[in-house]
Amino acid sequence: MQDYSVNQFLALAGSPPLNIEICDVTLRDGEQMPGVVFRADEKLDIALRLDEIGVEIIEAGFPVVSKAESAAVREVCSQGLKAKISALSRSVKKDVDAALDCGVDMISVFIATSDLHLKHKLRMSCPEAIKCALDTVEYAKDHGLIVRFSAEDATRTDFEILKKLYKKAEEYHADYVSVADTVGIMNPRTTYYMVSEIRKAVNIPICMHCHDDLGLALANTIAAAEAGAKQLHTTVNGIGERSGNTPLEELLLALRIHHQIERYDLTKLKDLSQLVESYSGIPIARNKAVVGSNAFAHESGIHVAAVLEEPRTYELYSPEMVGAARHIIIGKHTGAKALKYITERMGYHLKDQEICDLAERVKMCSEFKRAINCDELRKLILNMENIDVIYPGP
Ligand code: HCA
Repeated sequence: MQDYSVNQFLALAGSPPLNIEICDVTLRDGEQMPGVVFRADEKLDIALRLDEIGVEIIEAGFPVVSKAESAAVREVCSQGLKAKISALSRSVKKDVDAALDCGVDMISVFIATSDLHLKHKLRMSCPEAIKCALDTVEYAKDHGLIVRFSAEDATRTDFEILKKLYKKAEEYHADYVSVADTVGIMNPRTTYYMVSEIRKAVNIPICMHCHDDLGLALANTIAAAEAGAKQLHTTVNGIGERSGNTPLEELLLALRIHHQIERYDLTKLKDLSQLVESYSGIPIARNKAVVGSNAFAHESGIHVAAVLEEPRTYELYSPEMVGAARHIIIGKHTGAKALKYITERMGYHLKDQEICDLAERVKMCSEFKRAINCDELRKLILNMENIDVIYPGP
């Protein structure tokens, strides 16, 4: 394990010990991403892997949505996983019944609390919404569930009303209160402030559910944890409504590197990410942190030479740590050292001058907008004496 204490700023700024748990919502909010549907066997496969990684809570779905959805949640519940299994529920009893019928351990009872949502979506007054929420929390508790009460659009809700509602939820024996940053309006500073103030208002754990509309979901989740939020919500690859949610893989790496939280098995992240990419049909951006195909890819001659000597020069953490592999890319910026390394691995032992010639040819070929692959490189090597340059297509 790499020693990150070399980062002077961690030492100077401090990294408070965090008391957190992860609730992964890939199977629920992730599936709410337009166009994504997981089959029951796919949900199960993802849940098993989340469990292996050590995620504490898996939100397996929204049982009232359909028979197939409740069957899938039931199947996940029947596996005896270490993780607690949770389900989403509106603030209505029939949703709680549907979740109970699946055998979940936990339930996320939510209701929108912002004026915008109350007026344009629920068409309810605030007291009516509060009554529905509290009745449902009470009903779920009476049926033995661990209850998260979540205020949807909490971050655009009048803060005094919100704190009173959380306090009421606590009085109705909710086990957690949840801040849903439903449209991703927050930043790390506002999140830190909000969670700190809620902590003063209630004595039960706080959950943070972030959306990435400003690209701040990860930063906000960490800010919430630093302010004392316990349950942090994630999805694999950050899939979810609109711009998605906090990516599990990025949060776990930040927790490992900045907060020395070592209990999650990071080596399974790359496989899980690829699995979710294939099941969801949502491609992972190449430059995505942790799991993108470029996360450990190097092309520039300067970088490759340094990485071959000591990977930490350009890799914050090793590819092995997250179950990925390093790739040396051959292209316009490739240098002699990288070419020597690659050609030797391909079984060629070229002299220094041949490597320089090859480097020239590689540059000419790859001016056409993309890296060249090993087959193309092999052709270049085999034709070293009298070569017709192969121009890769677009
Ligand atoms: C939604 C609801 C929710 C609930 C979050 C939570 C949100 O919009 O589908 O469980 O805390 O983002 O508000 O996902």
